[in-house]
Amino acid sequence: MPAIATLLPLYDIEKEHVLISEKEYRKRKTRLGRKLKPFSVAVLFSAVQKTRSNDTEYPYRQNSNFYYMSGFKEDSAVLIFVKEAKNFKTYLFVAKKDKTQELWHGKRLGVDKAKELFDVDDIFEFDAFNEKFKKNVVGKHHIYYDFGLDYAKVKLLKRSTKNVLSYENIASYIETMRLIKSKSEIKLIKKAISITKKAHHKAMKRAKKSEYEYQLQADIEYVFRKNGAYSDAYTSIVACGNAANTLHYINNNKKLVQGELILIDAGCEYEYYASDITRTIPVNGGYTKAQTEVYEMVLHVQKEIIAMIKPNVFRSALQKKSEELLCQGMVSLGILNGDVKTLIKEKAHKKYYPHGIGHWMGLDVHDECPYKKLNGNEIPLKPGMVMTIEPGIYLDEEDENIPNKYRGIGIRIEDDILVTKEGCENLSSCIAKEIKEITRKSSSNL
Ligand SMILES: [Mn+2]
Repeated sequence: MPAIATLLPLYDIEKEHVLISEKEYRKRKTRLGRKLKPFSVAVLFSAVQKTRSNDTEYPYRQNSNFYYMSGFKEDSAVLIFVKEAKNFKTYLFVAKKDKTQELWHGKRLGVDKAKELFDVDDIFEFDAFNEKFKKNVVGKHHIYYDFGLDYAKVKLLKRSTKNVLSYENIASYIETMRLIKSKSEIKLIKKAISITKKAHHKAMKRAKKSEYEYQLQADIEYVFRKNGAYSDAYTSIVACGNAANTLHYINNNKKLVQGELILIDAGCEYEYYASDITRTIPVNGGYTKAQTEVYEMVLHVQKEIIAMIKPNVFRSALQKKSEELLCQGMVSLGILNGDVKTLIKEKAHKKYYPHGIGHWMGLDVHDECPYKKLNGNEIPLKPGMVMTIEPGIYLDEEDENIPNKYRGIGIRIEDDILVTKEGCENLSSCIAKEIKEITRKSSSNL
């Protein structure tokens, strides 16, 4: 290798340590603070610990909206905005340092350390929240909080407000902001995808040596954790043969059958950002003729839809086109019979393609961002949005209306797409999806 190569700074998302800067969090708070009505208080709560049983808890995961505004990962925390006529202040409440609590549950940042790290106007102990809130709410006309939360603290917040003119849902403001991803958010998504890529490629290589679906699930989730992903972004689906025709199949406990396909819908979460990838791969290295026919049809549709993505296009247009193309494909394979237009009108294709073409993705796998404006109009695609494109076709083994050779085949192909100024970027194009590529990986001896 020429010596010069070592001098060039190589961009390697897999090695890069990406974080969202405090400056960016400050910007988000400023944007939200400006949107609030004069004389208002906005309250954002951290997620609460969920008990699994007795004194055992589920792994804690911060509330996405709270995390988006604060970057704070601990529980027992609140972020509030106190707005006067024009100016506003932000206060963070965090759990106090407590030796006994910390012995069992781990170290807390505490107020002093949090003050060094978080750019808010002041930080107090969580226990001081009730009193501070009551003081700040005097003379305020509007209270913002997340209507979706059912915390004891929310009830207390409503009890301690008098003469308030309106309660507003803060979640919808934040979720609208979350629609457009910043550069650092996109880097985190790319990082999540780079780990998920390794996991899917490992599954392709391990399929023919594996006996059960859960073994492939274990291989996939091993790669997630091994590479620093906190967890999966959703429960992995590893569905062999006809199991793929159950859309939310998560048992993953069936034996892998030679000659069948395995639908794998799995993606990791890295530093709170999701990836969401589906590949449909063969158990023993190769696709049969019938499997190839269906696979190529779905892949063709997926590519066509991705090619449509650019600013100002509507998701509903992508949906419509995907239904037309899949319906056409089903007719050409003899799965449906008749005129495409009539079949679409009768929704005949919905039996085999019952779901949406894709969804927003970000802090949550199904990112909780709006699809419509408040006036009901659809939100068009804009640069910085990230959505999945995942056409699928599900041909149940017991369906006697379809040609025998296709019964029991379920195929979905899903990628994560960033809308750019010029069009779009397929962030997961690095994950094998052409039959040739998958077959090559599946046939390797690992
Ligand atoms: Mn998805």
